[in-house]
Amino acid sequence: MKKTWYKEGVVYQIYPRSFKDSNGDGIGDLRGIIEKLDYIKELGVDIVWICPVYKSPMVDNGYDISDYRNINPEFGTLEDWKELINGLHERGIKLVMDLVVNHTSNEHPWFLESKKSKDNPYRDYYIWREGKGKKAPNNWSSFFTGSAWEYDEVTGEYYLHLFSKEQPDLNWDNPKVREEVKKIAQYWLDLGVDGFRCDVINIISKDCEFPNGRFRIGITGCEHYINGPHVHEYLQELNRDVFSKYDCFTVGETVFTSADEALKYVSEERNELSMIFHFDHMFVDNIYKWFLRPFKLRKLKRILSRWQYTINGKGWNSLYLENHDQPRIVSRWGDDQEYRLESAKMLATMMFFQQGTPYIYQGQEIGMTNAYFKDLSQYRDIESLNIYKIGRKYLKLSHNRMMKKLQKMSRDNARTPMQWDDSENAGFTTGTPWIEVNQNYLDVNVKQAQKDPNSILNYYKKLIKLRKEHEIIVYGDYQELYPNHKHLYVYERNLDNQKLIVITSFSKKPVKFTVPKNLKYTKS
Ligand code: TEU
Ligand code: CA
Repeated sequence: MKKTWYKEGVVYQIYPRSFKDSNGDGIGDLRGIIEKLDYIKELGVDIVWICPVYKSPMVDNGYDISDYRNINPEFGTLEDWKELINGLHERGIKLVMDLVVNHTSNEHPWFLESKKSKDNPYRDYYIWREGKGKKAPNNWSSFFTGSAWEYDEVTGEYYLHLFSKEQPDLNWDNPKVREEVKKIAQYWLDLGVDGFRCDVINIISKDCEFPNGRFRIGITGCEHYINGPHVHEYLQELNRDVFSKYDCFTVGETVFTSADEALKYVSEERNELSMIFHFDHMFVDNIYKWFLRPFKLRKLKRILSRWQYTINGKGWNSLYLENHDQPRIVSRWGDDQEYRLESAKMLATMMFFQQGTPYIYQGQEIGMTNAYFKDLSQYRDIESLNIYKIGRKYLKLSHNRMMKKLQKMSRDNARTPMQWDDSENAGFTTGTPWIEVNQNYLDVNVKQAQKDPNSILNYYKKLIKLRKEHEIIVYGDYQELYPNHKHLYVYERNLDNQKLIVITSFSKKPVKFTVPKNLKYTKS
């Protein structure tokens, strides 16, 4: 298996809007990240991925881009961005940007042109179709609820948007669109970027007949675009014409992709992506995110082991438990009260000793928890606010029932401001934060964690250090042990004559475990 920096490195994901505000407007920004470069360095991470900071109307907090080559003023300037990447590179840390090219903002100049007339040169940059009578071209739904089609009065046609109506899908079957995307990637790579996180990259190719889909809550029609007809062709084209010309890595966000399908994206000989984020483990405690079901450890073990066995030796995994779209893992699968420290460390161990590149999401390293907002007005996320409306209006669910769902699964749980210290607003801003700070910041914050040798933060630093000291953690193979155990997740890693056994307990009660006799110990 090829050895390379992005397999050996640890990634720290930053959601700039919530990381650190430098100018008191309540919104995190690039200069705020620059202020924290030494903190990031001390963590020991090797790569930083920042969520989108491009020009955007911020309908979906930056995942609706109106200018791919400029920085959104509320995050700062291109000069600030250059100071950030130089600051990271000076510290031996690489920078990965978010490449959001399945869709643009409806305020992007391409779309403003495209919607002007049916014969506008940019018309085919997007996906326009005649309706069926007064109805949309088909029954596809948006990930953010409602129809995936929006009617446009001026030209009397509908345009496709798999997310919000302010995020029209690009038409990847149009070679001009693919050329535009290549130029955007080249622009940032030439500015020194070391890689891309490719947003929902497995849905860029749609079945061009746009047939009706089988009904599935919230994602009707997805069988006609998930891992679509030309997705691999287009990724190979992007890799051949751009990525392969730079020492860069790509991680694709590939929703609803199986481990077997993943091999088509990440097998070294495919020359598509370096690795992907799958979602299989993110659905272990829910159906379609909002219909909750009990967490079952054996189900989680089956899923993670499947990904380890399928990818090992052929491609490369990403390892994550949190990101800006998911609730806080210590509240979700751990215990964010009595055993917050123990369970956060256990979850970190369980995940980051597996084979793959580990991703730590801002705040995960100090065991930040869900926000438990009590009032709908505290939420900001378009997906959460839409789900609340749908749940109340169509599913007739009570306000309390919907608030419980948001408390458990809302993306805003991951977007409350980073908790730096116990001063006002957790040291995130001197202004009014765009979203409320989690009230437990007095106890859960970086400053407190730095002083406590037993903190989750210092544990993460040890984990990261171990990865650098023991190649077996990066390149060892994986073998699950005791798969039927209800409370323990045990696996071993092997490399040459070394063996590493990882034993993690998901139980609140002590669990007896006898280490198998046949183990040859190596001094370490
Ligand atoms: O997320 C795509 C995606 O699948 C998630 O939004 C999913 O619908 C759910 O929220 C998580 O279970 C990417 C970005 O990460 C997300 O922030 C954007 O809102 C979305 O694409 C559109 O760009
Ligand atoms: Ca700011």
